[in-house]
Amino acid sequence: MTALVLVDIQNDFLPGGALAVPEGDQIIPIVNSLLPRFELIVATQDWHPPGHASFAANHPGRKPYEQIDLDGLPQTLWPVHCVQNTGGALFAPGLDTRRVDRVFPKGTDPRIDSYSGLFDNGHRQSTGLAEWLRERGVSDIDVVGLATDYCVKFTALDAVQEGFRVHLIEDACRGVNLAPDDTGRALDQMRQAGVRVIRSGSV
Ligand code: VGL
Ligand code: ZN
Repeated sequence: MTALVLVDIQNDFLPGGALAVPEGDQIIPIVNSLLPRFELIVATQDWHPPGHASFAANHPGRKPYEQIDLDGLPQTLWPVHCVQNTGGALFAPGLDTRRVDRVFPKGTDPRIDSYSGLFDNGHRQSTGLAEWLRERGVSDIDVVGLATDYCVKFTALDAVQEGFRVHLIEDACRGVNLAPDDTGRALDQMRQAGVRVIRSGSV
């Protein structure tokens, strides 16, 4: 059984959003066209409290995109984004969410970030996603969403580590690219870890 995992397809990651991913909106028609092909679909939702430690605004004197040490983990500081119960945290209006079976919020602990949809960045707490999929007999997952070089990458890597066969649908993802070609590097890193990088036409 294969499940489709939609990673953070939320307003703040679309052009015009607080943490806009270039061309992030271009994945939406592709994702919508994939939905009918899956029996089980889950979505992750970046869902931060206003005081979240990943926000530069919560570190006096710091600016977005600077790196800090946060309780022993490297942390990129981000603009305030995906705050719980705000419009920016909503799923993209064009995304057909009716076929999503379950939403897994992440990044809810104010003290630690959570790029992966499975675990926080310190691998301290599970979101329950891997267990939920396993209980339903899922062996394979196809991953789409935003952003390729952050939440998509860490979701795919954690899923491999949890024993799932993982396919990344490259054209249904886009990256932030803080450094040029971060997306290309993320794809290489995922391939190295055993993720199969495919295109939507071959799903
Ligand atoms: C993400 C940075 C901060 C993502 C989430 O969804 O890739 N990136 N929060
Ligand atoms: Zn976030």
